Amino acid sequence: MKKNKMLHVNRRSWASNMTNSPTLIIMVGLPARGKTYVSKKLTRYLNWIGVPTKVFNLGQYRREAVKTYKSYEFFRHDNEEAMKIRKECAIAALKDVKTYLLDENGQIAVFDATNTTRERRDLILNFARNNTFKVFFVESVCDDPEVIAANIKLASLSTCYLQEVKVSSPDYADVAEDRIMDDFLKRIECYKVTYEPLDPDDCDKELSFIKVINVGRRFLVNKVQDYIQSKIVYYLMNIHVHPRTIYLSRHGESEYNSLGRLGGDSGLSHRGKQYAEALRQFVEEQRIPDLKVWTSQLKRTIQTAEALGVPYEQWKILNELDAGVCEELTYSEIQDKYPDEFALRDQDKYHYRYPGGESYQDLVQRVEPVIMELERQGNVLVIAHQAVMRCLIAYFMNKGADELPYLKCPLHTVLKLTPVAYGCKIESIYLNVEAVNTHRDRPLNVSLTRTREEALSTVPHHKILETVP
Ligand code: BKS
Ligand code: F6P
Repeated sequence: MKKNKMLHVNRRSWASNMTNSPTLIIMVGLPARGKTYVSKKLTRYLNWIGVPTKVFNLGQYRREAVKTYKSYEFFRHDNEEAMKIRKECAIAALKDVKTYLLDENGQIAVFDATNTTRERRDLILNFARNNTFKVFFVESVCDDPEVIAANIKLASLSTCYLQEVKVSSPDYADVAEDRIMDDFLKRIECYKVTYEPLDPDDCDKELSFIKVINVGRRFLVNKVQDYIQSKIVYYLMNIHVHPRTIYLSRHGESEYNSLGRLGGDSGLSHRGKQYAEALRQFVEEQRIPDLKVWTSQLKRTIQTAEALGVPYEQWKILNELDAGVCEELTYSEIQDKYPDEFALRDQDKYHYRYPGGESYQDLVQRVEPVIMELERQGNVLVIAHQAVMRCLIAYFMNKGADELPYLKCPLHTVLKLTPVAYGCKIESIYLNVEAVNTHRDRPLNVSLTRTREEALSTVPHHKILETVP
């Protein structure tokens, strides 16, 4: 059968079985069960792998509707006036969900609210059915008294990063801490009165969902409908909330770096070796328990790791972006040999694929298993390459395809990532060993008809070996 005929048949069946419909993820759980954390983190991951996703946080709609927060009394189930406002907020949020999924090219909307009553979930389910959206529930429950006690304890420790969330919560802008805790616990009690958890044995057995039990100690997974739901389940089963640090560094300056050449598999320059030594000292000073070190399979990262004198693991998928026919050339040589390719890359650097090589988009797909394993791990130092590091940083810092290929990842600089509240703190530590600059900004003129000078206007300087006669 002809290939395009197959495609045609497939497309028709897609339309009828919702394979291509957008998805609404509905969070479920009492306050302080990590719903906002999971919503944001999952959304960051999905956007990074190329699935347009957005969070709709009901709390934000409510705070917009009711500007000043007085007390937990607002959340009592018998507070009819407040209940009416809360329902109106939910409907306003769903209206925005609809716009996002139908008119703004969104693929997934995450509805971040407690959604603890079956009545509320039915309202959302009806909305989704009317718009032929697929629905996937993510419920976070704690049934272990030890976990609950630990959660409350954690929440009362102001040094803990879990705590930062609640204290910096806009509802509690300037009230004393113990009053915050007291009010917050009462607010949780209000929700408990009417909470109906997802019921896999009876009422909810036809729904698609994952129930996350005790911060990821156990999972109950029901009726996974498609590829993306299976990715979501897999992701949620791999993340954790234990404090740890991720260090990202490029290899020390390579021989090719100092010549301004792309790619290849050269060894470290003299200064590159000095950096490897400086990195050893830095790692020692940081006193990181159980640090794992990962490299690519290219000489320059392996030589950098060797100097550390600790075991390390090589990952082929951490190898630098494959520049295809442009491997081992300098930017000026690319301009001379392939001026059109050079301009096309400047026009859309994220999607541009070198002839016989890769694009940044390809690279994100390639390094995805590294991100998944980083999520599972504790302290890790990744020794990688410029383009690879940009892809990793984009995941952690939630940067889109426009910014990603231009993120600044200079040589001889460690990026230190620590999880804080809903995101990541990033510190950039230059280890004081000089290196060439390998960062080329997008030039002003990206047209195919630009001059050589315009094309090369942002090429960084490198060592010039030949003496001009
Ligand atoms: C800041 N958090 O289950 Cl698959 C950092 N808190 C972490 N109970 C959280 C909240 C704020 C994350 C989760 C969680 C939590 C209380 C929780 C969590 C939930 C599901 C999964 C992973 C983590
Ligand atoms: O120049 C060093 C290098 O790692 C090359 O191997 C690679 O092709 C390049 O950086 C990627 O950076 P950019 O995408 O900005 O050209």
